[in-house]
Amino acid sequence: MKYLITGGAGFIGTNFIYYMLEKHPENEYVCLDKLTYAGNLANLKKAMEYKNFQFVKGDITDREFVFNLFEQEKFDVVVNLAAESHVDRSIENPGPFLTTNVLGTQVLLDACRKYGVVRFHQISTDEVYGDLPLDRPELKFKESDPLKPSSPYSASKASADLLVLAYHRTYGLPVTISRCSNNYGPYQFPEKLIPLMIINAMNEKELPVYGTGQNVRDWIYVTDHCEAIELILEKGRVGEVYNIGGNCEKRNIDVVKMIVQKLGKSEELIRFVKDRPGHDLRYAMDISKMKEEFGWEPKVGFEEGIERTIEWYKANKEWWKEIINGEYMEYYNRTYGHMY
Ligand code: NAD
Ligand code: TDX
Repeated sequence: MKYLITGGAGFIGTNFIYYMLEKHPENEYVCLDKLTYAGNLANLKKAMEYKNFQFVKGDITDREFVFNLFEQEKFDVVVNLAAESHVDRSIENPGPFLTTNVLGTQVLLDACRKYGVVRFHQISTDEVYGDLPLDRPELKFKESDPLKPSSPYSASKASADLLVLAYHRTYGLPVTISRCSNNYGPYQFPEKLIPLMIINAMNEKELPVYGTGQNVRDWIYVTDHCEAIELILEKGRVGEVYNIGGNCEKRNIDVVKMIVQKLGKSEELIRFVKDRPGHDLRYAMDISKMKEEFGWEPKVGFEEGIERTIEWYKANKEWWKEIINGEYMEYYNRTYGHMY
């Protein structure tokens, strides 16, 4: 089978490519990525050594380019991870989120219709459901819940989900969607909570916690997400949505304190800063469908996952030093400069 993996030079895409190269060497893989600020070709250096892997630089919104690629390569399976993915950037400037996440998805769906695939899989997020209150721990998101996104990012992801489902209903396209909670692990861009806190703490820099740090996220180690996607591609029913989560709800402040403690730093580095506008309070996933249909459950506990992640950032200082020397610092100063 020939796979197209879009957004494969980003965090989850990179992990997914290595996971699949290892688990399914029988397939061919093409990664299509625009290499935005979040995409890093260096992530795929080892993948380039595989004969069954190929990297193509390109934009999923470029219809002519995407159609030519489909015509040439004749993909069997498309896994769409390409997206603008950071909530704070979507609040600053929603435009690129709508362009890539909605219109880019439409281009891929149209190419799948024209050239035919056995599966189009859309990587989506728990954020499409909106948020849950902090004082109702029994509530969790189910696949059948209405979509109620809060940020321009999550609104763009929800729009893409609706479009994917419409292409199934209207054109019979064989689609699946997975909605996953917060991932963490190697190769995550340090604008996101966990790598940002690890790198700042290692550098003895302040640790900016939004609001009071009570917001809750459900954390999943990235390889558990990769395994869930693999199962959906193998056994998922077309037209279906699957929730993926880590069974691991944590308050932000507790995550930050754990990182500080594991790195042997002082909690005095923690600063409570201005809250994110529209900040979702709590995400929690009901993952019983994944368990019932495939027997899937997350395997990596938070303590182990955080330790592995910290080790990776310690061992790969060159990787993140390159990043924090570039556009990142401008973004950092724009975002955090006025918050203290
Ligand atoms: P990321 O920002 O690290 O990577 C996104 C990748 O997409 C980058 O390599 C970027 O260059 C590429 N890209 C962006 N626009 C593109 C375009 N127009 N054409 C081609 N490539 C383009 O994101 P991530 O955290 O790896 O997330 C991957 C996917 O998973 C996204 O769809 C995101 O919404 C979803 N998701 C992420 C999480 C999470 O916790 N990180 C959780 C649930 C779902
Ligand atoms: O500096 C920070 N301080 C802080 O308190 C940052 C960057 C974040 N936070 C808080 C905001 C959130 O409550 O930490 C929590 C996690 O924030 P992010 O890492 O930005 O993730 P989140 O907004 O939850 O969205 C993530 O999970 C779902 C991904 O970025 C999305 O791509 C995914 O869809």
